[in-house]
Amino acid sequence: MQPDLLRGPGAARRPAPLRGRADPGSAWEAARADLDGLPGGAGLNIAHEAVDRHAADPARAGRVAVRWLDRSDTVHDLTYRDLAGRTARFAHLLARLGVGPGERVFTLLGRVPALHVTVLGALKARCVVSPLFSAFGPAPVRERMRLGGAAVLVTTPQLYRRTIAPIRAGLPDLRHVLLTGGDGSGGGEPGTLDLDALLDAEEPTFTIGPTDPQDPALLHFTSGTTGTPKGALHVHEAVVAHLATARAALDLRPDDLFWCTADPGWVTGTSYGIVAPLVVGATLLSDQGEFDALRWYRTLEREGVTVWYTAPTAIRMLMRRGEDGVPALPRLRLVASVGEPLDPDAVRWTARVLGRAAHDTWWQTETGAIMIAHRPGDDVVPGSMGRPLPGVQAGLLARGPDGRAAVGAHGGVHVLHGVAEGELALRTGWPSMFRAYLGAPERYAACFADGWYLTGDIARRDLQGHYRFVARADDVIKSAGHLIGPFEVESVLTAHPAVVEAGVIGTPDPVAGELVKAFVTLRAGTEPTEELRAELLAHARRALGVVAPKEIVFADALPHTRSGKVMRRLLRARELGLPDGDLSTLETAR
Ligand code: 6R9
Repeated sequence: MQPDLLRGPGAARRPAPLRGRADPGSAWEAARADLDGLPGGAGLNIAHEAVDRHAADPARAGRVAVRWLDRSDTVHDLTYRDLAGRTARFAHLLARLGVGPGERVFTLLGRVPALHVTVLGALKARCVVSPLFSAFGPAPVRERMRLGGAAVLVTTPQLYRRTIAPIRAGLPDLRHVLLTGGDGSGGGEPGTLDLDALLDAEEPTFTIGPTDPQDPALLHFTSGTTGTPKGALHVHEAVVAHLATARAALDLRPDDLFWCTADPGWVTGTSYGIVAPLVVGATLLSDQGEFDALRWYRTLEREGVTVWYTAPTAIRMLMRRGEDGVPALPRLRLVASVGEPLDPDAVRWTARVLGRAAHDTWWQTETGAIMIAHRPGDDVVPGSMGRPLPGVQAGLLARGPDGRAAVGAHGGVHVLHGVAEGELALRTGWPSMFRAYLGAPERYAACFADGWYLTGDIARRDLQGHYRFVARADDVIKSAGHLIGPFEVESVLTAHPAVVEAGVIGTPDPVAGELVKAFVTLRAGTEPTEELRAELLAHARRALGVVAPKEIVFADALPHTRSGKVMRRLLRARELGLPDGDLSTLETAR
């Protein structure tokens, strides 16, 4: 057990259980029994389960683990044997660089094989891996690398120049920057190492050291309403849930060709973009290209994708393009979606045009794996997210005046039965439950009450036990699948000399779900000109990248709570044309 990461100041008071409950016969135990464990009873390591145990079996070693499509649409296959070798080399390299178990290895990469090699190789070395969105600007990247205490970063020369070079001086813990691939102009960046050359010099076999199932493995940043981003820490035991949910929700089998379109910086990009399909022993497809409807259809058809995991924004973009040229996809067995509400129209469209009704799945960075879903054999109920997976106990909790679950003086909650609406909560103890918000034990503790994890989502349950998403209970924005903390955007805006105060909200958008919109007040004497608006948009874009606001409105004043905070809910209510006082209708209006 590596003690450093899980114990922040005050962690001793943390009430939530740290271990998944060993409940023999439960759905999780069936998956646990199908995993190998490290040889000699040395514990449980995700990389062993995802790679080495397949590579060690002559019948499976030559199967394709990663099928990579590069930008020019050329196919490159990596077998399980290849992947075992490359990840071993990476693990050796970390040791050579003096990077030990528990240290944090970050990636800032698109969908390239170096991503899979880094993530799994660092897990072999028992480091903690944190993948970042390559579309983030320098500000959110610096914040996450600082909070996570990044010791190593793997990125490309282009991303290094654009995003890291400007902030490098502010990252004193960052000891090694490894550059890979790129446009041929790699190397030569001062203070960086050439990953590809270094890997060639390492040994292709590596013995994974003893790994406690409770050792930290993955660190995914997510956004809250206030304060810094939250680093949700997951442990090696999460692989039990990756395997169980890959089977239960995605019906994944060893002969599948599975395509998860998620960005590597999103939790989905790791849990299902890397770990789950490999643990099953399937082939994962990784496409370096950006969204392009024709390219996607061609890929689905030519590669014979059998299970496809994508997101509502992507489905809506396909819908926009129309139905011309959509190929027949006889091999496609399951289409599943995650990340945002999947509208009934999108479900019907997938059924009609792709021949498969998209199955919704619900989960969060904190849950580490799918918790609620339409399961493979289920009839899809459009507009519903499905039912809790086996092993998952979901509930709806009665809400208090602040919109979140009401927690009584003695820590009790009121669980609603039957048809109801409340804060969605999960009984603690599933294997991929996050074990900490790095360095923020109070924030972590605040997520739990009475043996429940409080999700921050409001949901409704029908007579059949299907859950429907209603709204977020907080001010966090979901835009094109990105979870965006309004505070992070506001901080960048108020750092501009012309801005006094900023309030950032999500406004409805037919394709992206929500768009980021900012209201700002200006310093006295500053004119609200179009030039200033363009300058602020550019300032935000430079600092934040893809999560920057799309629209900025100059306001004379912003509404405040009694404690002086900007009242985003009121900004949102006004945006939607609701009467100021009538916040209760806000959720259903969204
Ligand atoms: C995996 C992931 C979590 C938040 C979650 C909720 C929203 C996710 C959804 C959904 C409606 C679904 N969300 N799945 N809303 N229907 N099927 O998305 O993790 O980025 O942490 O976001 O996303 O609000 O609380 P993350």
